[in-house]
Amino acid sequence: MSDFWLDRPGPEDGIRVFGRAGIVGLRKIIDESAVDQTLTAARRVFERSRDAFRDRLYLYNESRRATSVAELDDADQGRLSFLRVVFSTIIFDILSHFLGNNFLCAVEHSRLRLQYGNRQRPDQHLPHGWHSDSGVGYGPGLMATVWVPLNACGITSPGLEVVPGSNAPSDGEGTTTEVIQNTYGKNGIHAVIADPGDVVILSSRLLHRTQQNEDLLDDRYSIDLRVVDPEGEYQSMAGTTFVLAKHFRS
Ligand SMILES: O=C(O)CCC(=O)C(=O)O
Repeated sequence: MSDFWLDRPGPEDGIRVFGRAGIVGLRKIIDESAVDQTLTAARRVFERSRDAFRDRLYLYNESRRATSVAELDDADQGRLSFLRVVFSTIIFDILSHFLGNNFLCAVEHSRLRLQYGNRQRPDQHLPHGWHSDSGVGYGPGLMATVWVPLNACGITSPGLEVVPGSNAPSDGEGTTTEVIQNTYGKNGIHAVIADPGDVVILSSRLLHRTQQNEDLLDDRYSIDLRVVDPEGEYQSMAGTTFVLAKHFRS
């Protein structure tokens, strides 16, 4: 289960690994200059709204720096071109295999995230504890998270910790590392160490959390895109703008 990273995979490899482990890591899948551009835009969002921002945070993210990718750029084009870059890769093939060809990306529930390193973590900033995304407001339908780090993470800035092969419906956070190790084995937890351009796709039932380690001093910016099956119940979520990912396939 541990080896969920693929270098230059074909769609079948990606589908096989995601189907088996509930996670697949894709190395160098997004053009680095596109990631860089998005990182610059992300920094601007957080900088611009340093003070005013607070009121617009989603409630459960109040003590974590996160907003919607809808904030990514004033011009629609900035956000849409990022989605186009992501969904024109084999990410589209893998997701459409599991969610159908007409899968949707929930824009307002896709997060632009600033995860502080330990150097300047404000007291009230909490890293995410163990959870799977199935319970975080998405209803019972199938969904997945496409997690895109915008700067290097896992060694000097917080990556993720994941449990490949886990399958945990979750109503939020709460599971402990001890319970996870008892269930999935002592070596069941893996750190995601990634560079800009790498992407990880997580099943909505995969246990994960923000990597927690004293040595992670620097900040990490990332985006998590929520992609859903069009038949799912989340379509009725108030205020949610969905985009049809197929439109981004060039
Ligand atoms: O990026 C992180 O540190 C946590 C993200 C996460 O837990 C999620 O997207 O569900």
